[in-house]
Amino acid sequence: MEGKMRQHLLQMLMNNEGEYVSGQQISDKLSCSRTAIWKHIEELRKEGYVIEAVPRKGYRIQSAPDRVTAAEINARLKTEVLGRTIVYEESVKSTQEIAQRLSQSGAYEGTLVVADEQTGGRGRLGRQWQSPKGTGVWMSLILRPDIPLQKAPQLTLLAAVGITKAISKVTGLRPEIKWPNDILVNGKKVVGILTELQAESDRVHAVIIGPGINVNVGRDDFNDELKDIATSLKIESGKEIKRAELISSILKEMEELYHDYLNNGFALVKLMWESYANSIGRRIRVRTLNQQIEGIAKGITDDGILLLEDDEGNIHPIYSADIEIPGT
Ligand code: BT5
Repeated sequence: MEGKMRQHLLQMLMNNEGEYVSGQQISDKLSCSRTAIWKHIEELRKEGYVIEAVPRKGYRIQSAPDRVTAAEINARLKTEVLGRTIVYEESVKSTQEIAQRLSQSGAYEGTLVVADEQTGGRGRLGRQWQSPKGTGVWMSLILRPDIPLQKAPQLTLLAAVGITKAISKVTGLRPEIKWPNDILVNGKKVVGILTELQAESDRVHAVIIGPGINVNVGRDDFNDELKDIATSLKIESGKEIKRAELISSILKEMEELYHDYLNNGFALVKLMWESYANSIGRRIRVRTLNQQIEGIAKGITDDGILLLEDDEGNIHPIYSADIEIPGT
């Protein structure tokens, strides 16, 4: 109850950013005493919010800490479905694991699991994803599109487009997408997306989209393995970015694309994806689990599968692989 009240209070202050909200307004809206409000304000200050209190004017929020709690995201949310239910945890093994469980027990479409830190963040094929505390966006989103199984990869591409757009808007950077799930800035990875499925016969039950985004990670925070291949939005833009703002922007972009996708199909996402992709028309090397092929990336199919033309002119559909652009 206490927590809910604080969340509502925070929401009121954030909705009126830059303006004073009087104690009277707050106490009317939240039906609580002036003393109770004062106590909550003190608690928020302890959490890192800078809140001005001026007699006869009221309270005004001056700055908010960079947190990814449900309250912080909620206060900025501009969506109707995505992120309308948020599960926030300070530290988890993997947000994918939690989202899988929630999805199995019937969680609503749009449910978002976010953590400040992951101790066992997952990449593809059993690889690990470094998810240090307080500096990244580690989250998993549950979607329940009524589509056949073979179309599920389209949603990873949709997520990549939405995240790329949101990053451009929030930071001014120009990220590129590397098929299928990486987003790069200046050739280094800032985002990886893990997509997992729950399906029955050949219909999709749920698609769990898990982006990991290096937001305020410093150069020295990457270990030796990642130093040369990874970067963060802060390193590239020179600015600290409010993670909750980025999350809200991602959800907004994704919701618009998702809406269009459900109504009109994959065409728009495909077009946008190809415009952001760094590999189309270029020579790439593809490593799948059991082979390696080189050739020209021709584009993606309507199902979101990469088409590679080898030197003999044969076209190979690539479902899942790591790709390299030789010479970069
Ligand atoms: C991915 O896998 O790129 C998907 C990563 C998805 C992570 C998110 S975080 C929220 C959600 N919950 C989870 O448990 N997972 C998702 P893959 O393409 O397999 O790339 C993994 C490789 O990227 C590793 O082997 C490293 O080389 C590299 N890597 C690990 N951590 C990284 C980081 N923080 N930034 C950039 N590269 C990283």
